[in-house]
Amino acid sequence: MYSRRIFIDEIFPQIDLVQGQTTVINSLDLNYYPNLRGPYNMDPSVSDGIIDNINDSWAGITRLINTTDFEQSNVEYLEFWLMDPFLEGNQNSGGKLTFNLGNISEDIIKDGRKQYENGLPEDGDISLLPTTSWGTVVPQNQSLVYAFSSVGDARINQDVGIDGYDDNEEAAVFSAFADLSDPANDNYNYFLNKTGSIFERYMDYNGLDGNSPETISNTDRGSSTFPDVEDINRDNTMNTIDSYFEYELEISPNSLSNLNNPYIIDRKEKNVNLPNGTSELVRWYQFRIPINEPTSSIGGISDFRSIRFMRMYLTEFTQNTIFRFGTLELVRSDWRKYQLSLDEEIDNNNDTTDFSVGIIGIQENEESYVSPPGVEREQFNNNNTIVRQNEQS
Ligand SMILES: [Ca+2]
Ligand SMILES: [Ca+2]
Ligand SMILES: [Ca+2]
Ligand SMILES: [Ca+2]
Repeated sequence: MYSRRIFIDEIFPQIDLVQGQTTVINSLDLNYYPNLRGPYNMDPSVSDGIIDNINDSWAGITRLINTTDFEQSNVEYLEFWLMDPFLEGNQNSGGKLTFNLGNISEDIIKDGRKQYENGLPEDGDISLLPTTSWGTVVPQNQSLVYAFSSVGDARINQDVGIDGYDDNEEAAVFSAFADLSDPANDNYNYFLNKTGSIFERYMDYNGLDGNSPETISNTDRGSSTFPDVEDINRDNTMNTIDSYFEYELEISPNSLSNLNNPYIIDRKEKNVNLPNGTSELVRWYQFRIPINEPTSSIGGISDFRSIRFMRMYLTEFTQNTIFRFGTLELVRSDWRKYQLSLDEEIDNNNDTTDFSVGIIGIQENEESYVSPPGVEREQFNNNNTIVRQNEQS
């Protein structure tokens, strides 16, 4: 259910594909284990790899945003289709899914110093590097480029992760974790070199220590030829400012089934044939979050003119939970909303008009959308395939 491929007609049966176009949705899949220790968590109480105080657990990812002026580009919504994470009927009571938009610190190991792997000593001798407040090491010089300087030992010595340590150094510095083969829990492993389910095989795929090997083979390769850096947008400076808008969503069996949930604008239920021959009921939810209605704002951010990063993180979950996003989009509009009232009052702050612009259409919302009478979907003839275009309001 949660590891199968998702085909476009499961969520969007009204989309016609051109011959040769892929039928698969490249979903964004997040698999969260709240009880497992993440990389660089050096709290001695988790030296067995298990987090006992699960209520403090979190997991998150951050990415850059290319078009940063949301005001100019008129971005109005964050929209996504999410597969129901609670279909397998366990005791999962859910938790919180939170989005952040704005300036987000790139200082992963929060010591105010920027790590860039290719600045580490080529001979691997880190004895001259002073340790940071978290006990790790970073290069002394400013970064000019992000490229491994040469092949051979230099790359192996530098490709050690954000902590600046290889496994032996990790064990020497963090003695509570010395018994583990990967004390900082930051190692990369290619999925063919792991055993178990697809989830277990990809568990180390985002590791940063050893993810850029010099020699690769079909069964053992890295994830990137670039050094890992504490600089997500790679503009050569490490942003340390946290000032962002926050959008907190409750994701629980109750919140998903609540028909008054203000963020859920459409739902679909499908019987899906699984590769193992069985058929299961799958539910999808379309979320729409108005960008200008954050649940809170942090660090004094006041407008949408410089939204350089987006982060999403999970909290309060107590069970293994898998998020499958069929889509995840920032939605802009060609229509710009007039923010003030049209009355003659000088002070416009007691207007209760609610006005929002949204889209509903045949391709995304075929179960709840009805085309106006007399309207027929436009058709294109493409290589002897009739491709019906979208029709939306
Ligand atoms: Ca750092
Ligand atoms: Ca390391
Ligand atoms: Ca390691
Ligand atoms: Ca690396």
